[in-house]
Amino acid sequence: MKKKWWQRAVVYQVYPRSFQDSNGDGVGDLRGVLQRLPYIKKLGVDVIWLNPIYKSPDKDNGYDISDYRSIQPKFGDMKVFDQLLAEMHRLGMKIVMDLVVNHTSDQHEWFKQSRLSRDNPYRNFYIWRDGKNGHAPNNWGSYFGGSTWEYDKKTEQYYLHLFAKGQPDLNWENPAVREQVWKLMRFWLNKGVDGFRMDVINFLSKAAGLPDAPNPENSEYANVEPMVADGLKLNDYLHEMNEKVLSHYDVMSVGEMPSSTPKDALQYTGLDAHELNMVFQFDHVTLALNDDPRLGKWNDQPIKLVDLKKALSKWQVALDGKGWNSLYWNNHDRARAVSRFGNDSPQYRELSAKMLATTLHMMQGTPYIYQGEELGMTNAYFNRLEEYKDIESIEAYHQIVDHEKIVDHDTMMRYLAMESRDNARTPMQWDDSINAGFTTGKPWLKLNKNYHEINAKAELKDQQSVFYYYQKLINLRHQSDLIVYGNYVELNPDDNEVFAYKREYQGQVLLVISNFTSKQISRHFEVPTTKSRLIANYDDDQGDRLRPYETKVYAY
Ligand code: TEU
Repeated sequence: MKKKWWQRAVVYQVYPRSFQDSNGDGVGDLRGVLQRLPYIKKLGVDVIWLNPIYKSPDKDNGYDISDYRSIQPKFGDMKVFDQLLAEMHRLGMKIVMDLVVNHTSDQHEWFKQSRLSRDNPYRNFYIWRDGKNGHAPNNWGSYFGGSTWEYDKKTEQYYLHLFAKGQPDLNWENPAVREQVWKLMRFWLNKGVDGFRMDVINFLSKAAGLPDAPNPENSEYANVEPMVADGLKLNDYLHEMNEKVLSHYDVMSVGEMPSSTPKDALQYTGLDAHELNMVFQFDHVTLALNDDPRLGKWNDQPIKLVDLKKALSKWQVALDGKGWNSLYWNNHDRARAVSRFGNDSPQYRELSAKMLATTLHMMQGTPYIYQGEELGMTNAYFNRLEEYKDIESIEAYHQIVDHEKIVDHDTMMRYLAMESRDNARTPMQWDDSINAGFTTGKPWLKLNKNYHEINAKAELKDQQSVFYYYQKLINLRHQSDLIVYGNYVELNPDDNEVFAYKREYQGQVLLVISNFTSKQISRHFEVPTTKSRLIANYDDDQGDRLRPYETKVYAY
């Protein structure tokens, strides 16, 4: 396989509104990112993925775009974006933008036109249907509660929105829609942007005829995902995107693909697929689904290690030599890694954060570090509904507690404390000054109260910090073909306490051993005396004895 720059790269995800505020309005902005580039550079990453920065009414924190070619005023303007891009490139870093083209904002000019009349030239930019017996065209449930259909009085039809009603889905069957998307992609690529993360890109091709979804639980609304994920025409659309745009630039593309399987992914990212470079798959981040299917992700149960290992190993093996994995524990939509997969108690937070980082970064694929993960930042554990700002969390609370009365307030607040997307969106913790140095104004979202103890300033002074541990992992990847290109063999898959696997490349071997428990346990692995310990989260090596959350990597 021809080697590509993004195979050795490590990506840092910046959620701009929570990263650094430079003008005291309580919202992070692009000048703030510019000010913090030296910090990101020091970590050693190669690429920065910026969550959406385009003009937006902010119904879904920028994932509802009203103008793809202008910057959200609260983040700055195109001038400061150009400065940021130039400085990132001067520092030897690339920038990946967030491409949100499954849907637009209802304030986008295309939708404003589309809803004016049934014969408007933009009508078929979106998905409009007649109702059925005075109701929505089908039983699909929105990710943000309620139906995926919104009735529009003026033209007496419903339009489709998989997410909020302010996020109408584009009609990708319309070649004019695709042409407009190619144009807006070229606009950013011609400015020098180095690639895209593509939002729910596997939802573009909806089930023909938009039929009802299976609804075995007889819920008020059915799970829409089986009707929109990995649809029949998706390959055609991605192939056209590659042919018309991506293949003309040396750029990186990663598709966010909820519920895609390795088989699907190989169609889109296989080395000869000529579509995308890699996918964000969801298997390992959807393991904690509630036993009650009406509750979906809302749960506070721990994840069984054997299930986690199975999910990650499946992708490592399936794509080895055929495609390319993205490696991530969390992002702006997920709980904080150390709270969901590790142990965020004061005693074990740092140890388990380093253990999680090692387990993931020694795998085959491109690692993605979500802002604050390199500090071991934790869930916020808000305990009042008013503290939450995320549309998904608030809508879920009202649907599940008030409307369907499935669980009570206290239970749902426990679920939110574990799984709300706001856990990842609390402002970056820079130091122990007011508002953690994030803003001199009123932060748009409450800070995590532990910023006095967990912050970048403290970690930059401590060579044993999680920050410097991530810096070492990134440095190891940059220097090692074994880490980048080695194959993957899981050891002891049924072991529910230890995650162990081997990587092999041109006669070199890496052995990764991680204790996922707070217990002192013992495991024996055959390793030659010539082995070296590449990285570990304990100073000494006690052989078969594994201390709480101990991780170590042998090379030989
Ligand atoms: O998320 C897609 C997606 O699947 C989400 O519904 C995610 O699974 C869920 O929020 C987890 O609880 C993308 C963006 O990452 C997300 O921020 C947007 O809200 C969503 O698409 C709509 O654009």
